Amino acid sequence: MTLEAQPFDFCMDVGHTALVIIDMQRDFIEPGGFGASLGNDVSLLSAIVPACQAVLAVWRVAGGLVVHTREAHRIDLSDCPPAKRNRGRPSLRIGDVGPMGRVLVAGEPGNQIIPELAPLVGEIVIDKPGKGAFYATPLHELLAQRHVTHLIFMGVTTEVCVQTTMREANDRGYDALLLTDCTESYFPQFKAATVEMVHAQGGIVGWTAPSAVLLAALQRQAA
Ligand code: TIU
Repeated sequence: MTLEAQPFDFCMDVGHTALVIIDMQRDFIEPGGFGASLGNDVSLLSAIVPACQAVLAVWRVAGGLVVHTREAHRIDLSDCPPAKRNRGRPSLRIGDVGPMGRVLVAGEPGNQIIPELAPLVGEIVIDKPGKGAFYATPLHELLAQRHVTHLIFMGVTTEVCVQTTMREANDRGYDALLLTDCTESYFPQFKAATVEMVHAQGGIVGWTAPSAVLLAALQRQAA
C-alpha cells in the first residue's frame, strides 16, 4: 500500500512491516512516575493514547506484527550505567523506590505499559536499557527472522526514545514512518523539530504522516 507521507509517499505491505510502540509506560505517562520526577508535565503525553489505541486496534485486525518496548533495567541494575543513574541529580534515581515501585526496573508497576495499550499474548515486548530499542536487545534479529523491512513508529518521547530508535533503524536498513499524532514530547517544540528533522533532506531518517493516512489505507485494503 502507498501512504501519503512527508517527504514523499511511503510504500509498504503489512506482511513486512512492524508497528513499533515505544515506551508507553506508566513511568512516563502517569503522575508519580519517572517522567514526572524529572520535572515534566506528563499530561501532555496521555493525550495521544486514544490515537495510539485506534491504530493498534486496526493494525491487529489487519494481522500486522506488533512490537512494544519498555525502558526497563534489570533488578540488580547491572545494565544501567552509573552515568545514566546519576545524571542530573534527579529526586528519584533509576532503581529507587517511588510511588509506582522501583523506577525503570523490570516488573515494577510503573514500568508496565499502560493498560489501554497492553500487549496481547504473542506480541513482541522488548525491555531495553537504553533510549534506542536496538541497543543491547534482540530486536533486529527478531525482525529479520520475520522478514520485516518497514517500521511504523508510535510512542514517547518523540525526541528521546522514538527518535533514537528511528535513527538506529535507519542505520540498520529499515524504512520507517513516524505517526505524528501518535507520538509526543514533554516539550512541544522538540516534537515539532523532530518531525521536521526526520523527513528533512529527502527523508534523511524516514517518513512522517498523521495516523489517519494509515487508517484509511488499511480500511481500503480490507474493503
Ligand atoms: N522513553 C523515553 O523517551 N525515555 C525518556 O527518558 N524520555 C524523556 O524524554 N525523558
